[in-house]
Amino acid sequence: MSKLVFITGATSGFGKAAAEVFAANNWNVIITGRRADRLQSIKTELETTYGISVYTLAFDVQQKEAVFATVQSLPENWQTIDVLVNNAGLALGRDNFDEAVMSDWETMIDTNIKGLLYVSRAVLPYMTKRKQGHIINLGSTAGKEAYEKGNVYCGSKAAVDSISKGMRIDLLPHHIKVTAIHPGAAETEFSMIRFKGDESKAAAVYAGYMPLSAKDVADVIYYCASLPAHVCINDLVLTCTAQANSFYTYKG
Ligand code: NDP
Ligand code: 8X3
Repeated sequence: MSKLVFITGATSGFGKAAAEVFAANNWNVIITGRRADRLQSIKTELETTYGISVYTLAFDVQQKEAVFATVQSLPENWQTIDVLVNNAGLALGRDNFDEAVMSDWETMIDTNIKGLLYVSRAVLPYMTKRKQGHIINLGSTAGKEAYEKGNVYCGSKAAVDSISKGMRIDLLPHHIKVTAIHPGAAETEFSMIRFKGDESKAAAVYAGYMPLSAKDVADVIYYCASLPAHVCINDLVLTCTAQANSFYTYKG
């Protein structure tokens, strides 16, 4: 019987690439995000290419009531979720602490921290009921070491790091694994969102070296999900070879 993965932020970047890797490995996939049109076209593409089944759920992870109502609306045959990938997230702005836009801070906290908490709590009953499951949280190298003008984005990912550790302890009695994956710079829509559509600022982030691709990260997500039931990667940092840590990339 095919396994089932629930992926947040599957309309782009890591989430979309992960949906493809899971589908290619014969998993059924629940894909989520706010852009319903993209979810529909990804569903069609994955079902046609891989012959698996895809269910789409369009919601904003910041909206607590919507998260719970939508996840609870899953038909019974889509409730046997083996793996939850908490991937939806974003950075907004790259500004000094004293100049940053407060609403950007709020959106990052509401999405990267509170959204991850809401989705986890909404999906968990499906896992605790079956006494098995795996939650994979997308942190960042930014959560391991803060960098200049990263203030609240870095803080939101440090929260993901810490929350993952706490989740792992508390969910042990339910036989649920918790993995935190912390990628470095990867070329997706991330920087276009961060710089609010400024293409030259976004492109500059990846100039002069080869960053990670969405597929590189998706392959690692899938690897963590495909290990035997008694094996759990707790914490994993991956960067491109040119990147040493959250703030030093060799552009030579
Ligand atoms: P993308 O911008 O390409 O994708 C982000 C995804 O998150 C989209 O599918 C978007 O869907 C979804 N999303 C954003 N906000 C919300 C929301 N409020 N509700 C529901 N879905 C939302 O970025 P990446 O793939 O690069 O990023 C994925 C994750 O990885 C993020 O958590 C990011 O912080 C993290 N990360 C990224 C790195 C990078 O360098 N790219 C490195 C390390 C970590 P939609 O707009 O349709 O709602
Ligand atoms: C995203 C990567 O380097 O912009 O988390 O923080 S970085």
